[in-house]
Formats: sequence, C-alpha cells, structure tokens
Amino acid sequence: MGQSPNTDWFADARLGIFIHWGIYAVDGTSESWSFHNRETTYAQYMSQLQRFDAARFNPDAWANLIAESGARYAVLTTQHHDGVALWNTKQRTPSSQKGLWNTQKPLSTVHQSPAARDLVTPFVQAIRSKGIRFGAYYSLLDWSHDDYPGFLKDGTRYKIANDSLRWNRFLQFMHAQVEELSMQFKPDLFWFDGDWEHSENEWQAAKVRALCEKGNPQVLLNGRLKTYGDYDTPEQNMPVTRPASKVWELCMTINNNWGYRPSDTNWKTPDEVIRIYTEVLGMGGNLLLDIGPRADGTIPAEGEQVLKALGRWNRKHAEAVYGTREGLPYGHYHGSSTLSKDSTALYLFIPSVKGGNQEGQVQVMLKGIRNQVVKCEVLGTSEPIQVKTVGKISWSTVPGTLFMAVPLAGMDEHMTVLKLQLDGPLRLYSGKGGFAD
Ligand code: H79
Repeated sequence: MGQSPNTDWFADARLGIFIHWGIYAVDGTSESWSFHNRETTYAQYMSQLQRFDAARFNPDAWANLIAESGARYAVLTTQHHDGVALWNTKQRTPSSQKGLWNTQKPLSTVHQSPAARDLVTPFVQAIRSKGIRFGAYYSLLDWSHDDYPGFLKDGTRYKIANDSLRWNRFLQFMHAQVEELSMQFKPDLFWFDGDWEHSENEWQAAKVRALCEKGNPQVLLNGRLKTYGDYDTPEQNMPVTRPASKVWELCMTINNNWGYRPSDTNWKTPDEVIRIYTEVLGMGGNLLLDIGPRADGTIPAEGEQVLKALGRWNRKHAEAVYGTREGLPYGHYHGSSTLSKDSTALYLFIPSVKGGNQEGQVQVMLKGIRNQVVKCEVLGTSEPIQVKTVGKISWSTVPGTLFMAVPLAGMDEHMTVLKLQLDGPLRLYSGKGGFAD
C-alpha cells in the first residue's frame, strides 16, 4: 500500500447518502441477490433491463435533496453484483446466456435499456456543483460475467485453481472498469462491495488500489478490498461500543432494503434515524444512509421525508455535527455526545420527551469533568442553562458532579443538543472517587 491518504474531509463530513439505483427497481426485487438466491430466474431478473427507463431522473433534484439532508458526500451504485453498469463502460461482458441482452455491446444502461444513457456523469456533476463529494460504489464480483466463477448461490462456473487464464480474463475486465471510473470521475471515495468471495491476491487488491489512485491520489477506499481499505464499514448492524478504528462508517437502509421495493414498508422514523445518527456521531463514525430510487428516477416520499427531517436537524445543530469528533467515553454522561476538534466544546445529545408535560424539565447529569464550564446553552435557542456543581469537596482535586435542568419547552422535536463551552481542552477525571487523584 502507498502512503495513507488524508481522511480529514471524511471524518468531518459525518453524513453521507447512499443510493442504490439499478434495474432491480423495475420489479422492486432485491438487488442482484434475488436471482443469486433463486428467488427469481436470471432471465426474469435481466428482463428488467428492457423496462428501466430513468424517464423522470432529475440529477439536480437528487443533488438538492442530498444537500438539504446535510450530507457532505454521496455514494452511487455504478455497478451492483448483477454487473449492469450505470455509466458508459467500454468493457464487454461475455455471456453464454443468449437473448437476454445484446452481448455485442457492453452491459450498461446506455446500450441495453430504454434509459439509453450514462446516468453517473450527470449525477456526479450535479452533486459536485453543490460541493458534495462523490463516492463510486462498485461491486468487485460480477455474477453476469461468464469468466466470473460465482453465479448462483449453490453453484459456480469453474474453480480458479483449474483455470487461471479464465480468471485473469475477468480481472482484466474488472480492473479496466475500475480504471474507467477512476479516470472519468476521479471519485473522492471508492466504495467496494463483494470482496468476500475472493482473497486479496485473487482480486489483485494492490493493483485495484493503484488504479483508484491513478485518477485521484487522495482517494479513500472503504474497508471492502480486504486489507487495502481505509476505514471500516459495518453494514446495518450498529457497533455497541466505540470501534477501535478512528475513522469508520455505518451504512444503513431507511426501510429494510437497499434498492426500491414497494413491498417493504418497514420504514424507520425520523426519530429513530436521528437517534441512530447521533449514536454513531458519538462513537466517532459517519452515517451512510441509503435511499432506493424508482426505475423512473423518482425518490419515494418516505425516504425523502427522513432526509428532510435530518436536514432540518443538521442545520439547527450544525456545530455539534460537522468537524466534530467522538464524544465522552462511557460513564461520564448517559447518552451520546460529540466534541469540537479542539475539545473545548462539548455537545450532549438529549432524546426528546414526547407527550409529556411541556412545563417540566430534564435533569442532565455529567461526571468527571475537570474543566470549568464557561457557558451552557441549548443549541438553536438563546436560553442559557444553569450549571450546578454538587458534591465538590473544596480541598480535593476530584471534580464535582454537574447538573443541568433543561426545560422541556425549549427541546427539539427529535433530539436536543446541550452545548457546554469549556475553559480549555477537555480534561477528564476517571478515578474511583477517592479523596485525591
Ligand atoms: O449493496 C448492498 C447489498 O446488496 C450488499 N451490500 C450493501 C451495501 C450486501 N448484501 N449482503 N451483503 C452485502 C453481505 C453478504 C453476506 C453474505 Fe456471506 C455473503 C452472506 C453469505 C454470503 C459474507 C460471506 C458473510 C457470510 C459469508
């Protein structure tokens, strides 16, 4: 591996939007996995190509929504496991399955679908014009390619050990596609998927990384090129405690599926998404939140509403989000928090209290803070909050316990943020409560 790239922009960004768009949206079937797992036939699955029209795709509307959500980067599926490219790839996909698509031409939306165009270029232009960084999702594995061993879950086409020439033909194809993406779009981030099917040597991961860096020497890679990635990417499942790696990202759907599936109505509420988001922020991670547009390019209202709710919350609480780092370690505050980069400002997240008596208060307790609190306020209101210190022994260096009463009336609809301006960089006491340190 070359020099470690600078991850600052990524660590500062905090929110990204993931977009799973592909032919699977036509019938609302699961992306690639539906034929791989034999829920449908390959022929039926690929027939969606004939009906993928992107007729109402408005890249500026997508970019506006992404910007409104407060996300600082967006990751688009340039090609999922089904091998259908959304850009004008020049690489041809050999197939023995005649008649499903025109194997004389590349397997892309440009040549094989009524959309008849490159969908990646206008997307990249639209988001970059708004200062949003571009991440290229690309599946290393390609279940449509005749020279790729995998196809269906219970079958392989061949074993690499028995036919390395055939595997090398696939590698040439895959490497050439990565190079196209790298040179045409110079992605800020490559988001690989499917690395689990082969080893680092088999993928020639070092070469893949070099190809990504060819277009952008500062490119970041997610953690799915074996050991060649720059950060961990847990999928759907949230870590319980702060991961050891400094930079990481939770990728998560808003309902249960990555692509558009009208049968899936199990939407997370804005309240749940913001609760998860602030939990991730407090553990020093980013949230990469997924939406699945329809085949015509429109975005389901449920997803749009969650993005807009996030946006409202992000704008109000921007200073507690962008450029902040992981918050207090476990035990000091029973909730999630972030710290400014210089750790002189502490942001405590307080879940909203619903349906209660709006005249009440929430008592926030904070332990082990050695600093003086210069100022305490609820973000988005001008209301100062009193900080009461209790249990401080005058002759002991052990700090007292802080209590802050936050009026319910000034609380945010989803998540209130209490800002504590400290007298300097954070200094913690984490002892056993003896008289001296
Ligand atoms: O694009 C979305 C999904 O289609 C794709 N990643 C997101 C972003 C994805 N779906 N499932 N997975 C990734 C994980 C798949 C795990 C499995 Fe396995 C592959 C289960 C069985 C084979 C990995 C290898 C876990 C067990 C063995």
